[in-house]
Amino acid sequence: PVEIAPGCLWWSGWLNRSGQEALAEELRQLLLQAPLFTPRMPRTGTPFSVRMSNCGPLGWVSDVTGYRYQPSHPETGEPWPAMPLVLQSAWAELAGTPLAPEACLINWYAPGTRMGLHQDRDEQEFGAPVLSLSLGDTAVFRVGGTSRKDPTRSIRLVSGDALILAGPCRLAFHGIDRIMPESSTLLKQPGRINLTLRRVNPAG
Ligand code: MD3
Ligand code: FE
Repeated sequence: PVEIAPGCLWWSGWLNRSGQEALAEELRQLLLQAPLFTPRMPRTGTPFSVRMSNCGPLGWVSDVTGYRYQPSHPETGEPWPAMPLVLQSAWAELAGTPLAPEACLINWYAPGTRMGLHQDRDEQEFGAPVLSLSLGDTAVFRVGGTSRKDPTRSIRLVSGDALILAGPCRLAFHGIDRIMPESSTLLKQPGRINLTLRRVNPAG
């Protein structure tokens, strides 16, 4: 792996093409059980351009009342589906912690969507890393420091790439500037899927 910022490790091509195809198919089935929803900004209710779902015991949701983790889908009320085994294995191999992942957020980026610079601070546990896997179209990913005004660096996240965000990077500002159209043939529709696996609560 390459360290693109302190604590931010990039594995280019971590998942091979057949692994990506199998995971994409598994997610297609999973999203029938836990459909993508449109999260909204706290207070204002402004919709995100990115659509989301989750798998695993907990899922991240956002609505007019705030950001939170919860055990069920905000629209269907059903428990989130189980985390696919390949994701649990990826965590075991890359995360370097004995704690199991509790949440996997599934972000869907249609062409033209983006995610502004932000910090991930809704978890109770910052000691464990976050693991990200990318599928489909290439994204321009930007990462900075723990202050919004710190300098940033950007890389292109390609289908199959993995990122580990640990240590000093765990609370770094980051975002997705753009999706590069027609950059991958993996998915049946244009766009990108990002999976982020997290520990939400401390052990015990
Ligand atoms: C750096 N997702 O879900 S993945 C998110 O591509 C999120 O969908 C982006 O930001 C996406 O919160 C970026 C890479 C990533 C994920 C979590 C991080 C980078 C991170 C947490 C801390 C620092
Ligand atoms: Fe984030």
